[in-house]
Amino acid sequence: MTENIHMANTLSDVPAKPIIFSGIQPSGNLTIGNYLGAIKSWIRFLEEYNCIYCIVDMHAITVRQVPADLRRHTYELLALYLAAGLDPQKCTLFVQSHVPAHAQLAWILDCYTMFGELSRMTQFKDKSAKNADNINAGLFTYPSLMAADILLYQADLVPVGEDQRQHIELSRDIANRFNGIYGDVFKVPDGFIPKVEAGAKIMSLSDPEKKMSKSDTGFGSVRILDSRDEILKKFKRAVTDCDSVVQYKEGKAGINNLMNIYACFTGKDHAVIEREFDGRGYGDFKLAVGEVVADALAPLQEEFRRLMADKGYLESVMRQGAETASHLAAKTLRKVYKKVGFAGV
Ligand code: AQP
Repeated sequence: MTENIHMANTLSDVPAKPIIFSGIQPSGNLTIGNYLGAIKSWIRFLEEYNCIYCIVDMHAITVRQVPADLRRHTYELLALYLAAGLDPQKCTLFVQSHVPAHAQLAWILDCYTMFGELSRMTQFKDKSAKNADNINAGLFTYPSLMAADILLYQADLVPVGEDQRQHIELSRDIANRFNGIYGDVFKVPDGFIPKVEAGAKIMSLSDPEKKMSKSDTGFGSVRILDSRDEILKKFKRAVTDCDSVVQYKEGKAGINNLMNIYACFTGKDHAVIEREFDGRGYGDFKLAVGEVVADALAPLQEEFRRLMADKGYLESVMRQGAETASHLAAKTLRKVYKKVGFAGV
């Protein structure tokens, strides 16, 4: 199954479809937060949008990575995209560093992004606190690279989890500022954030006040590739409260989070879940959540393993995606070069 990939969704193929761009960093083993907040929501757009989904490895190196791990995580992330249902015949899948226009536009946008704006980004503050020995310039200017990712493709919509809201707003501000100076160069993108009960913000099982993150270790983060046994054990240990009623209510962050996860994987709403577990304790509920998560992930894990055994296929998807993305990105970059006054473009 190699080399047989359709040239998907270039602008010239489907000019009428609006464009979607989004990406995930290959910075560790993906969590069910990344799955529910991002990948699962991306699938619903495949038919109606021209979808461009990226593996943002340049963003990943804002935090120090072990090179061999970064390389492996990049292949794994592509295999997960595919296993989750992102069909390369219906969307463009590519690796950010394979398309140099991202770095080229990011530099230009750095010159149209204010120090004060970047200083206000909560992700910068959080990640600086987590990586106090490596507060590098890339971590600081991460949002202008993200703006470049989005604006290069003239994206209409950017589906992300709640934690990325501030970065999307900044991308819009940068686009508006640039357009204000040079005319309509960039499409100003809208963010798309699922509802909380649809997975916009999955919290850590060990600290339900904190977002579940792939770079966190311990039982708080449930990985897409965790075994059934690991998944059940993590949910069994999930931090809850001293009450025993399964009810969605303020002050019950742990139970609310488990209810959201259960809702995402079963399609049931909070009221139905409350009735289902009426009179049953937290132990029963945690086991049920663990089981639906493990059951839903099992087929995805199997497909992932099959794809990881076919590196040639993964590389052909990367190559084809980079070709399509480069073609689209070059158009915007050329326009920007002309507008800012670079000679000989
Ligand atoms: N807990 C979450 N709930 C819902 N959505 C989430 N996302 C991340 N965590 C959650 C969404 O996943 C997409 C990819 O995120 P990213 O890799 O670009 O970086 P991140 O947001 O910093 O994700 P992590 O897992 O927390 O990674 P690390 O630990 O490396 O920083 C985004 O759409 C994000 O909203």
